[in-house]
Amino acid sequence: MSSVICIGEVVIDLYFWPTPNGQKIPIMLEECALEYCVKPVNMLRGEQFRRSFLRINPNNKIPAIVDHDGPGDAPLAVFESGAILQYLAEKTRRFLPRERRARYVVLQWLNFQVANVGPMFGQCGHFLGYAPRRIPYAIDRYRNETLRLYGVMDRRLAEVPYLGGAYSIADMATWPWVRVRWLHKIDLDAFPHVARWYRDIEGRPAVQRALAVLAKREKIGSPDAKAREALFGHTQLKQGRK
Ligand SMILES: N[C@@H](CCC(=O)N[C@@H](CS)C(=O)NCC(=O)O)C(=O)O
Repeated sequence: MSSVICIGEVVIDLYFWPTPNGQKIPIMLEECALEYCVKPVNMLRGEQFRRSFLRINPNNKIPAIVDHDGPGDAPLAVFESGAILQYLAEKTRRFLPRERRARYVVLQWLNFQVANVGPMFGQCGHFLGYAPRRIPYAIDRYRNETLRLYGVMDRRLAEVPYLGGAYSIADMATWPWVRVRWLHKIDLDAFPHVARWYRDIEGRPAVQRALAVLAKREKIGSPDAKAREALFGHTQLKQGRK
């Protein structure tokens, strides 16, 4: 949290770094025209381990929010991108249908992202772009799983315009991960329905405004020694110990 960037009157603090998981939240905030204050958490320099941030997310990961206008007129801190998206959708009554059948279609694709796309694409990117040495078994395992998940999305998007039917928090969660597909060595020509969906969402002004947040700090892959220590080193095991 080296600096604070506020847009409009502050209601929501966004603890953020420009990564696919992080970018999901400014997309939703911009789509809903909510006012927010960006609090950078430079995870490449270990700022996720600061006590003040661990009180908001004990799991030392961005994104997280504090809504100063939370339920019961009290501030509420929320971590985990899926929970944040659902919270904001319920707060604004946007991008998550209220009718239960449609709602669970969106929630299942949101959970598909957080339980499958995020972890598998993440490991694929780790072994292709972050690991200090090439481990073919790990690369094959996670890249094959990434390709399989692209197939699932392509078949779904052949039937409906967006993952949840209409544009929703499920798309906002998934789109930033497809944006960094170069890291996973994915060719979108092999997934034409994902390609159509990707371009459609890319053209949304709110998405472009969200991508501009801390854009100059965006750095995917090729970590330096300090970033490697902060993200994958002993600091990860030391934090939280008495
Ligand atoms: N399941 C979490 C994943 C969040 C996550 O992995 N965040 C990464 C950046 S993309 C992070 O903060 N890493 C820092 C660390 O692990 O210390 C979510 O969806 O919010």
